[in-house]
Amino acid sequence: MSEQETKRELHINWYPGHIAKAEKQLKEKIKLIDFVIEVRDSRIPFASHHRDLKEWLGTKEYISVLNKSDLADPKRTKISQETIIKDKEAYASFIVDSRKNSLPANFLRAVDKLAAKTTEKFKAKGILKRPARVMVVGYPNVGKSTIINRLSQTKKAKVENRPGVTQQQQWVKVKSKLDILLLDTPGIIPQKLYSDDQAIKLALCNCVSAKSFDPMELVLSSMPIIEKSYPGLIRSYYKTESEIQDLKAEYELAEDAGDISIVGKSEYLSVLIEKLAHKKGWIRKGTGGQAEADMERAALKIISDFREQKFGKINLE
Ligand SMILES: Nc1nc2c(ncn2[C@@H]2O[C@H](COP(=O)(O)OP(=O)(O)OP(=O)(O)O)[C@@H](O)[C@H]2O)c(=O)[nH]1
Ligand SMILES: [Mg+2]
Repeated sequence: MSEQETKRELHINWYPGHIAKAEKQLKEKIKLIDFVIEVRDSRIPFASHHRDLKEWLGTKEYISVLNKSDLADPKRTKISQETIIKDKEAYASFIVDSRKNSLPANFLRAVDKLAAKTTEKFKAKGILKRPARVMVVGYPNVGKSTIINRLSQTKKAKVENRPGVTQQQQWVKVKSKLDILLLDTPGIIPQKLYSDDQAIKLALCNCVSAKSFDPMELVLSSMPIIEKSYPGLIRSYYKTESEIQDLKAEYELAEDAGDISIVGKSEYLSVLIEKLAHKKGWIRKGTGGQAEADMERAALKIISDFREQKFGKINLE
């Protein structure tokens, strides 16, 4: 199978009206803020980066946080962090697991340093009580509000595991240092995504609403990406050795055909998932009363297996 045959499309509709409003409000606030904390998902550090951010900020600095590091492949996350540092767009970049009570000391030091720079600048102008205003931005569901709560040691920002929880901007004071004000913002996504792959990665990592894509379409488009980066992973997690052999026989594929030649082609992958569904008991009653594979249930299960790290700590880039 040639590279071109690999299905890589996902049709998503993420309600641009709502996102457009969030982006407009964010841009309006930039003049009021001193610097930004940009939150990315460590599993998709580039697909969860908004490429217009630097242009919107002008000379204002941003600290880039690779969050949800506990879910990610540590080696690949480190390489991504090094790339971000090398790019020199961000002031600094940190790998963070914000579920932990304490954030990394070097990240806190960087926030303090930029905040101190701001307050000193105002002091020099004779303005003594001007707090540093820090905006936290990023794609939906990457952990912006969680980081606000950790930094402020409060629970003021609403946190839930679905995209679109924060709908309004909200200022939160940092309790221990009264000279910092944090601004929580709703998640943003570019009006036009950069590539089909980006849509797939965002959907798989729960950064776009589940209502905006078809689960089976997501499975068929994302499994080839995973298989390419982590060969044999799908076979080994779902123990599909015999199903793959059966499929090869049915379709008269070469004995030594690699897994990617099956997982990478939608037609074969859907047959493999159907076989898997029968094996796992993901079945429903068909119109004639016979048991048939419940493909939607299978797709939702595979997506949740990825999100719950059943395949291991995987980065998609
Ligand atoms: N495993 C893990 N989960 C995290 C981490 N940070 C946040 N979460 C979880 O991710 C989900 C989303 O977190 P939020 O802080 O609401 O994300 P957000 O970016 O504010 O989301 P929106 O407001 O919807 O854009 C919640 O279930 C958090 O508990 C992390 O570092 N690791
Ligand atoms: Mg939020």
